[in-house]
Amino acid sequence: MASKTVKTYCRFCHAYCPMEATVEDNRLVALVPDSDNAIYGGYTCVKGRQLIEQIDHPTRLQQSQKKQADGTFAAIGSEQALDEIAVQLATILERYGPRSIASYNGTYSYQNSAAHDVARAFHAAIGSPSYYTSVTIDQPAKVAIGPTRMGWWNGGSHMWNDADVALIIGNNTLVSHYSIPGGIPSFSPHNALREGRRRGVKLICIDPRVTEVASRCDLHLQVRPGHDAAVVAAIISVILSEQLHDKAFCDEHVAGLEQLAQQVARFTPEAVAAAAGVPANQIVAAARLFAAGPRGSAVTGTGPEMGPHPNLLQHLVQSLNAICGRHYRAGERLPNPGVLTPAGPRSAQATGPQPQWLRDGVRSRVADDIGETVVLSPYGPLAEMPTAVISDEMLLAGEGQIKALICVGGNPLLAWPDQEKTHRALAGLELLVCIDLKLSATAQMADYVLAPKLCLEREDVTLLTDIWHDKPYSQYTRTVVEAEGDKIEEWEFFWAVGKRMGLALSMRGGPIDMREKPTKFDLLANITKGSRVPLADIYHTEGGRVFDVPDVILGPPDPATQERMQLHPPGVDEEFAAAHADLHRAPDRDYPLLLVSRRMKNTYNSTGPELSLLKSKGTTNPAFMHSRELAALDIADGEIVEVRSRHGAIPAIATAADDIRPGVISMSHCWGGSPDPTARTDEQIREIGSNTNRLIDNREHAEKYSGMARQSSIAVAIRKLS
Ligand SMILES: Nc1nc2c(c(=O)[nH]1)N[C@H]1C(S)=C(S)[C@@H](COP(=O)(O)OP(=O)(O)OC[C@H]3O[C@@H](n4cnc5c(=O)[nH]c(N)nc54)[C@H](O)[C@@H]3O)O[C@H]1N2
Ligand SMILES: Nc1nc2c(c(=O)[nH]1)N[C@H]1C(S)=C(S)[C@@H](COP(=O)(O)OP(=O)(O)OC[C@H]3O[C@@H](n4cnc5c(=O)[nH]c(N)nc54)[C@H](O)[C@@H]3O)O[C@H]1N2
Ligand code: SF4
Ligand SMILES: [Mo]
Repeated sequence: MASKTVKTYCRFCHAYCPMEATVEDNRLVALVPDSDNAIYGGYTCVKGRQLIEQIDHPTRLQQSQKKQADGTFAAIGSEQALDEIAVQLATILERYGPRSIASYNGTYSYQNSAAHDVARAFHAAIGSPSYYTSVTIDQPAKVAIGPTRMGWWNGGSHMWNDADVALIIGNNTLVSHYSIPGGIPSFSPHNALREGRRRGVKLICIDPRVTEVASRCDLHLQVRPGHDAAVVAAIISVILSEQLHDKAFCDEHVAGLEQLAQQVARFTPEAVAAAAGVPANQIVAAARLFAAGPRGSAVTGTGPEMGPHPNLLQHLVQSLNAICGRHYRAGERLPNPGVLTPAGPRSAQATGPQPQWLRDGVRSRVADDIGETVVLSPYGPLAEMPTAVISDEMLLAGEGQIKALICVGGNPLLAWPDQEKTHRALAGLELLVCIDLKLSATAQMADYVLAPKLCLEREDVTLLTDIWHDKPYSQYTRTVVEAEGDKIEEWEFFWAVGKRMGLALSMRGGPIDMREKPTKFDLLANITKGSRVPLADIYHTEGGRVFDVPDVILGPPDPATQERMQLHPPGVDEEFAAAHADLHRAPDRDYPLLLVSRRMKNTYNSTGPELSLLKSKGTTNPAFMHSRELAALDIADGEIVEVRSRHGAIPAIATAADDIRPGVISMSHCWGGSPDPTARTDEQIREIGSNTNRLIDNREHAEKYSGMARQSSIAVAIRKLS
């Protein structure tokens, strides 16, 4: 039997662990960590080990599906489905205009390295701004609003590999394999953390839970959730009052320091301590430890980014890094200038705020102060519409109402805030198309579900993580096994429908061939045109490795273009006032507990619960609470409870976990099923879990600019159900 071993990488999550696959007659027979890879050191996790099973799993769609008149699905050839969808999209475009056609590019759209660019090309060709991604219900303040309002440093901030300290706010990389540079690297995070500890990196953690990361840190502020902006303001107030900041850097590169100092002055550690539930001296200790550095960054994860005041929190975290000068300077070598990102000189200088990005983009039809947000990418600014209010855009009648939604590797019915509203919004569409490997909760509502190739069935390159690494690392993977049957890639959908609609699609590197379907390599070469390392070199390299790119030494600031990071942009005063008022808010007697989000090892948002190894580790998303609290409520470990907010109620399995601060319930998202009562999903709480987005009103605490909903720190109460 012909057997071959090929190097590839996992795309179950975006850590992209290198693997070695053994293939016999186009069947994947073994998948092991690539132990030759120096960066990952043979690391993989339990999810990656399920890729073999995923390929042939009984729930995997082997063919595309079309909804029939009686509500059931029947198989349909993908060419036929694309023909029909193209006709329907053309009609909707004609009747309602370009804005009525939206795409939502969820988690798995990011795992196909060509999906986003081709989808954007499709939107550009029809003139539709309705381009949505999961980033705007994930961390829009961090990737968009923060840098837009304050500006940014062109040399980047200190990365983990040469940090002396890291301040990690609600980010649990050891489970999530996610962090922005500066936090614990997401690639083999246990090794990275051990290596950092050996080097003497001091770790400060702010998290209501003694997480995997928090249990290994030097100083843990086990806060009451929801006051992170105030805590970071207090840290800054200590640093400024003790003159621990980098004055020389501030003199040259920031503006608004005095106003920032005035604003944070009232957030003394004593003023914040009671509300945040940590002793004032811990806040002081955190400030001094971080300021001592001398190198290292403060970073945030999803917990606080989904909690109260995310725009202010992000502004303060960026301000903290700026006032402590945690940026690479002139004459320093960039640890990773990027492999696939465009070559070009970099200099040690700031770019100032871009207020026009918050003002001039397409406005949401739902609220004037919400609109397109601009995400900074290595290729320049990229605008997208805010997913936090997409359901409202779908429900609000009138010009521009979304009538067709193309959902790429996402699961809105479980992921978007306010599940019942999402259900109504999806039900009201004229056309819902999902590209999904299974009949997910959302796909069950779709008119068409297209069966995608899975990661080992396609080529890809590590474009998404290109500048997340602390070395110029990259990997190109060939197709490991050819997909059986009739399956497509995410980008092929947009190309094929575009072709049928007679569109000319074009990307950064030029037009896409609309006659002959381009190869994946050609598309990726177009997307990465001008890259530091030619794509072909990466293609011809077996496995992932660090590329020998010429050193990039930061040039001195150019007086002609040098700007300042603005520490006191318009709008922050109101946010300071709101965060301050929260410090004195009386506890909610009816809903005394705070529900926060968390990731679980054995699932990836809604992907995974069907796979055997992952299923064996749990089939529900427990409501984790401190055992003392459960005892006080007379609730037994494992008992079914009702978690209730002002907006909705869900069942959950109460589970004792003493790593959680009393007063807090920690539950994972993207579980459960349809909120439609006839689906009776509540009865399956032990088999499918429940959906925390039913507890969330997406408009109640909508954040300015992004409309970001409060998806963590939700006031809830619980009661026994059984
Ligand atoms: N295994 C697994 N990995 C994943 C995912 C998954 O579902 N499963 N999801 C992926 C996705 S989409 C993303 S965006 C990333 C996210 O990656 P992370 O941001 O690292 O996500 P979490 O592990 O949930 O960590 C968030 C932390 O915030 C804490 N927290 C909650 N509320 C607050 C608060 O108010 N203040 C503070 N300071 N902390 C708070 C929580 O206790 C938790 O420890 O993970 C990715 N990786
Ligand atoms: N309350 C609350 N809500 C949250 C969060 C929270 O912490 N709390 N987290 C938010 C965050 S950070 C995010 S990123 C979003 C996630 O939002 P989404 O991306 O919308 O949700 P996922 O569950 O990741 O959806 C992934 C879908 O892709 C499918 N899939 C799996 N593999 C493949 C593949 O190879 N190809 C294709 N085409 N499809 C595939 C899965 O079956 C699943 O239906 O949820 C957000 N919602
Ligand atoms: S951490 Fe796990 S799921 Fe993520 S890429 Fe690595 S093996 Fe795959
Ligand atoms: Mo996310």
